[in-house]
Amino acid sequence: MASLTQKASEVAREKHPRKQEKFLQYGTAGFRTKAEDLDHVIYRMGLLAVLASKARKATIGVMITASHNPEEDNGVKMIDTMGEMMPKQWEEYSTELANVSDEKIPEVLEKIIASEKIDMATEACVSYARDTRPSSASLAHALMEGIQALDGKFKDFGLLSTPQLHYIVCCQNTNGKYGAPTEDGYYQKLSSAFIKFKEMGGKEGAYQDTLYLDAANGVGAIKVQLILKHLNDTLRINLFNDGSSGKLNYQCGADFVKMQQTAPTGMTLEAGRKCISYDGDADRIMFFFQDQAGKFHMLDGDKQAALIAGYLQELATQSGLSLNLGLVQTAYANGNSTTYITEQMKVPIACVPTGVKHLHHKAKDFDVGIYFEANGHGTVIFNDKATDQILNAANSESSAEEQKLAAKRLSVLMDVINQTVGDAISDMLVVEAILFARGWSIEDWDKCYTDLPNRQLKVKVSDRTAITTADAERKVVTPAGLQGEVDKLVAGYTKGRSFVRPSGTEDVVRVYSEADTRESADSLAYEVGLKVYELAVGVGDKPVKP
Ligand code: NG1
Ligand code: ZN
Repeated sequence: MASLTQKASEVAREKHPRKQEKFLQYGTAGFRTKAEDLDHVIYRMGLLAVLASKARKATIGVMITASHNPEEDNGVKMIDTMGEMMPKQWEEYSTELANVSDEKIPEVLEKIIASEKIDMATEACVSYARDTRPSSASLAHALMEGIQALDGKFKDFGLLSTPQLHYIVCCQNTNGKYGAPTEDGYYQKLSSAFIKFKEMGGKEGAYQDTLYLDAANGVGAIKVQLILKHLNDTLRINLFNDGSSGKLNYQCGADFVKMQQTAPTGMTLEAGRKCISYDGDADRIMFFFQDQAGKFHMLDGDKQAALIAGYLQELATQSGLSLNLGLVQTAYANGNSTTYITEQMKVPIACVPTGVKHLHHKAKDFDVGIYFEANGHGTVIFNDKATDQILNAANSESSAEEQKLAAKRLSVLMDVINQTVGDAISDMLVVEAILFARGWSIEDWDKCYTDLPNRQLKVKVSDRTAITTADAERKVVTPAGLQGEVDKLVAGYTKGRSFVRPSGTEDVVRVYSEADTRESADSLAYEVGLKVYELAVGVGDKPVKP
């Protein structure tokens, strides 16, 4: 064993040396920084993935992407055996391993081997993939060399969307029960379920099967064209920002649309056109359209959650099943979505800190757990009880026709959903399926509630870890006095709400605000941002008055 970990250190020194001392943290989405700083980190993640695979006696996934961040950035995250995020202790191992000198690698590896009681004779297998960033291919090579240094086996899936790799890892570790563990298996599963769902018929209405897609010049552009081949014209897509000329995520993509609350460049809006944006690794999706008066409307993760939860709840009731269905949001959820979903739809809501792993974990408290971040990342998970009940009801001879049809719809929709993680392609199909079933246009869907005007700001401070929060990030604990100031400012606005938290993926503090008017939301964000700057040692430019 010592010779193997020693070999890992030698390969590191020869081929993937740690060139600078910059501290890197495994955050909510793994490591994310400038691509040029990542070679040694990704090599080491190859080493760690081998240990994780041995510890789990199963396949571990590693995705190379920086999602919606600029093209120059890159990142890496590990995927656990069921397609979920890794637990905290593995994030801590990642951070420790990434930040030691090349010479100290054996020491850290051996410590992990001991704490996790890893039998090094166990075979290891790592499945990995990457996004379309120029730096991703060479980083994938560094990962492979890390895996090989510890004698692990690997499967290189080349270019994939992040959720496709999550799906494949889950399939690999469930002996195909969740689907075939290949990219093609993914297309087959989702597309055949979508077609089946449409064959069951929908209400007459204003539904249209045409979408205008901004693919953020990312991997989604390639993958959506592949799934379209399986969809047999049940959906039409006009593709924009397909990567043939524009830059990844630059003035386009789901994050741009959400943050700027405007259409992406490279796409012309026309009244009533149903438009969507993916992010760079196709795990987020935003819907939007322009109305007859030329006004821009955005249907974000909250509105997708409302649509999906409302429909699933209706099917569950119609099929006579007693399932405990709930929705998980974060503090970023629009206040009007929370009110609508709890008061009108009567679906219970839980609020958790930002980060997919928190949402996914909480969603497991429900039989049918829907979770969405406002930024368009979300999915639905069904526990074993729900899955069994739905499948039994769909196949039962005794139940009434209407009940059985509702259960059938649920069972088919379950296969359109990528339950392992939020997935732009899958969510697109789920939303389309529901709009089709309801006979709704995008305007019909948009009418369920109107978003409260809101604003997000970033403030640079000397040390963002000095900001700590509680109550699912809705309250600041330190620096002392900041929460009191936020409360005072919020009190001055009708329907005002604001919170402050350190980002897990960027070196900034994020400020969120909402209020009854656009001007008030902007002004509240500015005032809170200024307080953060004053009380948390801001650096560089102060927030600018709107
Ligand atoms: P941070 O940088 O911690 O705010 C962002 C998103 C998260 C999540 C992660 C991972 C917002 C406000 N934050 O996290 O929701 O998606 O990136 O990509 O959208
Ligand atoms: Zn993403």
